[in-house]
Amino acid sequence: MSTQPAGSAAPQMSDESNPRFASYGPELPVTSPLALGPVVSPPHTVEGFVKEFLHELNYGQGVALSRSSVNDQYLASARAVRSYLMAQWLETQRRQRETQAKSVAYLSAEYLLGRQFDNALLATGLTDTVEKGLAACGIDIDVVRAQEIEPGLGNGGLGRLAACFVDSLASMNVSAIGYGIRYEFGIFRQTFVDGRQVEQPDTWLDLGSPWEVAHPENSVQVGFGGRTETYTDDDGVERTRWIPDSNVKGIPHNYLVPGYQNGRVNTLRLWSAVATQSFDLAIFNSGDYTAAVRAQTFAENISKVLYPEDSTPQGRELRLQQQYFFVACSISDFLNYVLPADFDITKLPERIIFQLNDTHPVIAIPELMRVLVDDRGMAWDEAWAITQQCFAYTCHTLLPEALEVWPTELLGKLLPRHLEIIYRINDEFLAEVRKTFPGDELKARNMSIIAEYPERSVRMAYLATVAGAKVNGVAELHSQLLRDKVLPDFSAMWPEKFTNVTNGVTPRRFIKLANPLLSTLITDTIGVGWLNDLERLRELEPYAEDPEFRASFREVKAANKVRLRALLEQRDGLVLPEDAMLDVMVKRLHEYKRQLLKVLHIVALYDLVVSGQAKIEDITPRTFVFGAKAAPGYRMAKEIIHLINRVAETVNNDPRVDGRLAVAFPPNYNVTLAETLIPAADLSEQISLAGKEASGTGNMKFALNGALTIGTDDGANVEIRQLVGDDNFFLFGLSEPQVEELQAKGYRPSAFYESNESLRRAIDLIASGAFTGGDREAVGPIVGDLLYNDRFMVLADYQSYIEAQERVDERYADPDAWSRSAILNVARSGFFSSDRAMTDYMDRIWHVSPRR
Ligand code: 26W
Repeated sequence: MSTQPAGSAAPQMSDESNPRFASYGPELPVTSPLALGPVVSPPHTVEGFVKEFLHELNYGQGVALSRSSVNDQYLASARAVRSYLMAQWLETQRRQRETQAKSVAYLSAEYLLGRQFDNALLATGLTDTVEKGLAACGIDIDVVRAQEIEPGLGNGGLGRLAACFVDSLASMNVSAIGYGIRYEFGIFRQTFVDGRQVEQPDTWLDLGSPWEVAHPENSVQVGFGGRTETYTDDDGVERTRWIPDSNVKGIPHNYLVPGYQNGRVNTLRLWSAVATQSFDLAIFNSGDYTAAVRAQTFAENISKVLYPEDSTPQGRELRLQQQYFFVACSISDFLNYVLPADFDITKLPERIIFQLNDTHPVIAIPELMRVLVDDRGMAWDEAWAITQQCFAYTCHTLLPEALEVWPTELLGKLLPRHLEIIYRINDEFLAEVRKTFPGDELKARNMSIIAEYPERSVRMAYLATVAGAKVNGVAELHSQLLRDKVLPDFSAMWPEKFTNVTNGVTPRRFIKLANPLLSTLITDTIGVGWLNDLERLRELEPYAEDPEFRASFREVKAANKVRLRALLEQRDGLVLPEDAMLDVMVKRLHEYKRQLLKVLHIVALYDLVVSGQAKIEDITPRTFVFGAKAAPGYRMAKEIIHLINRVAETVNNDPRVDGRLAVAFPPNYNVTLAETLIPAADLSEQISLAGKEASGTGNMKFALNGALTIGTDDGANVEIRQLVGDDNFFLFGLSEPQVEELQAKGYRPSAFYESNESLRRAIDLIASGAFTGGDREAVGPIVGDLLYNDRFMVLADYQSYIEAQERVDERYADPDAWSRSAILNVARSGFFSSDRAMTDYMDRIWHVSPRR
């Protein structure tokens, strides 16, 4: 620990200089536990960093610089950078203990964080210092950067959103804590073998994990199974207690969440599970050694692996164990450790709001009831009144199969007391329903938290809606459909409960870090300060008419494409053609997202060329890039991946195409790849069937980086189009009401096949085995599904999509027109900052405000 005297270290300004950055420095009034004076950051100088770095290398890693591996250098750099955040972190907590301000606890089973190193450098303003310091040690910072394996503790949009939100909360100086699970294996690493997806374990912890601080001494014990019993307490009151038959211990791992150059460092607390000693001992003493080892395995399994399903819950016991494990740890941590010992628990709603990120943490509701009623002896009604003010629920889906339900048999076996509590909540709720809708027994059955068919189970979304103070969707259209289609009876009963907060993304990671050239161009044009006030991008609007600015903007895009080419060549051995439109579709592989529509477009273009209907010179050169993981058990999604790879192979190797059309599918799309891919994109594919994509957040990242969107009126696309303007967005496809209408009158995909020649030729070409070496069976399931089922109306939207793509080509042929639109996309997308989303949550749901 450095004890540099106050004022000796002038903080370095980053290029995004921010006056609040001056609050950094060694003069922080945090008292060291050893009473050696204030805890201070190392000096923000090259020498200061080098000293810290060498200290970590020599004493932390135990190696000399001359003998150090890249991994040593990465770990030491990371720990050195982390040490700059520690004083701020301690100070943030001290201030919070002092003010006892109302906090937000974000409960999320997933956090798709992305790499930490650059983000920490940006937050501390140390980028240049560290680069120079490492260079002085003969180390290339880019080599160190590349050593970090991103913590992939999420599947897709929902997990990445949680990561953006914690970034924004810290950057906006909001008192907040994120709670989640420290999975030992995050989202699988995707590889392709013969074009098919093969999953590899994500061993992200193997080479060390320098960003976390574990606190085993603050571990929390969580029970599972067993039974409940009633007893009469000393005051003669009848009470219930839960006697679990097994326990696991949750160990908190703190991740520092630095605000953007504002001196705040919030906490992300991720729990890992280990066996409890007491439990082990009991079994050991009984002489059953193997049972004791089994108990150990049971415990450690809980935080072992992230479930890779991002829409169809498997209803697995382990998943419910994970959910209960992390929320029980988090509630206990908050009540017993974060809150002061003398806290008046009846004041809980003044001090905390738990935001439920989808239904995954909803078991927290009966858990808080259990703690208040059983452990703290509170009367049911009072506990319920408190609980109802402490939770709010965000829904992230519209697909019926993605709404979690837990069979009561499973839930009752694992959490018997919680099931009793849920039943009582439901009884009282249904009494209220019957009062509101007298005589309407059907209504009561429809709204019941307990479903009876196909098996008796708990509808977690209903439980969250009944208990939550607020329920929100994640884009305007989604929130409307949530009210009208998913929870209509609830919105009729409690209209004021429902609200919308359109998603957002953090501009720190997705503009500043991902696109440094664009960031510099923006700062050179409108000055500093836009990174935490993203509506200021509006000031770029007039420059869309400035030929010089447009030229600079194009240069940035071109340089980003060069950077992407280099990365894909080095990462995957993929060599992209130069000077082509970059047409990108990156997101989880799911039928509703309609990667198949994109495939049909590519195949149709290919067909035009090889059938001689079009001259190759008349085709706009395009490189199509896909990135997508399929859930390992999702057969159709995996077939689609295979087809994309086969089409890529065929198109890329056909001399008639002459490289003017190319398809690249780099495996293992993740946050790190996104950061290079998105800034290089010209065209953003957001082509889900209207009414299926809750929001999308990739769509926002592309628009902010100056890609134009081709998209349906779905999710946040609707708002993107409204903001950037119809002229700067390529809209196509059925609207949500039109989808409903077509569904109602009976959708026949074959009718579209029969009446559209280009579509028919494209499907026939796939069906003929042209892309699968003559193998028709390999494409049978896809072709069959398209022609006879096509749940997501790919065929119905085909013609409209092709026509929109023709408009894309036309616009692209005029570079000035294209860049004008691209610049306007950037200038008008400031709304999609997650800072704005946080403001909306604070105003509409949390009723908290930023500090100072
Ligand atoms: C296996 C159970 C399950 C069910 C749903 C796991 C995960 C989910 C998530 C809700 C899937 C998800 O990530 N949803 C996405 O959330 C994003 C953030 O709000 C939205 O932008 C996406 O549209 C939505 O699909």
